[in-house]
Amino acid sequence: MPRALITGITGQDGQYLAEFLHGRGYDVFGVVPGQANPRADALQEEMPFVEVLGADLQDLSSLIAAVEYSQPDEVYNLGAISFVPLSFRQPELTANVTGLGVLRMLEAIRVVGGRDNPIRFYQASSSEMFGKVRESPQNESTPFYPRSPYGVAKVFGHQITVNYREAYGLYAVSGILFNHESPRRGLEFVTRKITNSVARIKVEIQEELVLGNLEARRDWGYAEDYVRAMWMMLQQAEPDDYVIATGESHSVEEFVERAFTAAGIDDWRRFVRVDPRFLRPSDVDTLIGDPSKARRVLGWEPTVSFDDLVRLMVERDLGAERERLRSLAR
Ligand code: NAP
Ligand code: F7E
Repeated sequence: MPRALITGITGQDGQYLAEFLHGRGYDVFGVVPGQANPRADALQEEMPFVEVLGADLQDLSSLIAAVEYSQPDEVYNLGAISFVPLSFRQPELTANVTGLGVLRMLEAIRVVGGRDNPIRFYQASSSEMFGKVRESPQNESTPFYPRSPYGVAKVFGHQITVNYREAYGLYAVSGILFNHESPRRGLEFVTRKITNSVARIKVEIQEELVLGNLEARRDWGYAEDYVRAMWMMLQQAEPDDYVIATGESHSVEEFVERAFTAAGIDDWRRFVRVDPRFLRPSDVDTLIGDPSKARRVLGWEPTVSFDDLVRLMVERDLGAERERLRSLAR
């Protein structure tokens, strides 16, 4: 059985990746930080096949112990402070976890793996590295111009991964993933905030949806498609970096409009208010990825369209809200 170690296993991507790898016969080990992490309990209940290891991206010795114990064929580094507004409020923490955490994971692999290191490493790089974009669409050679402490930390993680590949011959790749969403997306991110609020407005337990920058444009895909791409990258003969995106860009406003429409509400403007509290000190205005290398080399294709993504997230949130109300009434 192949063995995989995942950091960030309690997050959106970690959960989908754990299920995907388990389905392919992997033994799955997951790094979870904290001494009584409530997300670890939820994970164990939903995915008893995962072996949870207590470790933290801020603590090299705990990562070395996790690699020694799990003896992985593949390591997926998905752990991060991933919410951009938090990175403005806690930039040092973000640099430590999202940036230096990558270096620590690479060091753990280098030290434990020894000379003829067979461990394959995946780094979760991000389209946020393109920030104030230098060209459109963005591909693997587009220069980086990050616009947040999160984006800056991801550039460090990306470049240190390239450096360990070149300096030590590690099999290390970075997937430059554009935004990807799902019903498992955290409620703090704009797509899930919208679909969850639309569902609550529909069942009349919430009155309004308060947002920030409605004009920002993103290339939004579906998370399950994107974790499949991570695995595909590690199955190639040679390690390389890939952009994963749909090649389509939509505004936050378009997402809002489609979400209300999916819930059968036409006059969305009645329910939406803009509050400067949700604006960022500097934002990424527009992103659109060029996934042609992933198409050509990996044979990867996204399977869920923008409309279907919005619809599936609204339907899932609406179903959950209705079920919650039913159980309260029982
Ligand atoms: P997510 O849902 O926010 O999950 C982040 C994970 O990181 C959580 O499991 C969290 O654990 C863990 N984590 C936080 N601090 C940690 C620490 N000190 N040590 C170990 N683990 C720690 O993120 P996601 O959306 O699944 O994204 C996965 C990765 O891809 C992240 O690196 C993100 O930056 C990157 N990325 C995401 C997207 C996207 O659109 N989703 C696009 C490009 C790149 P707890 O919550 O249990 O503490
Ligand atoms: O914001 C605007 C906001 O927080 C998208 C992370 O997974 O993807 C994610 O980062 C846009 C921004 O995602 C609200 O200003 C408007 O322009 O959903 P988001 P993000 O910042 O793009 C990348 C690829 C990652 O790597 C990150 O880890 O939406 N926006 N109003 C809002 N955003 C939020 N969160 N909340 C609002 O009320």
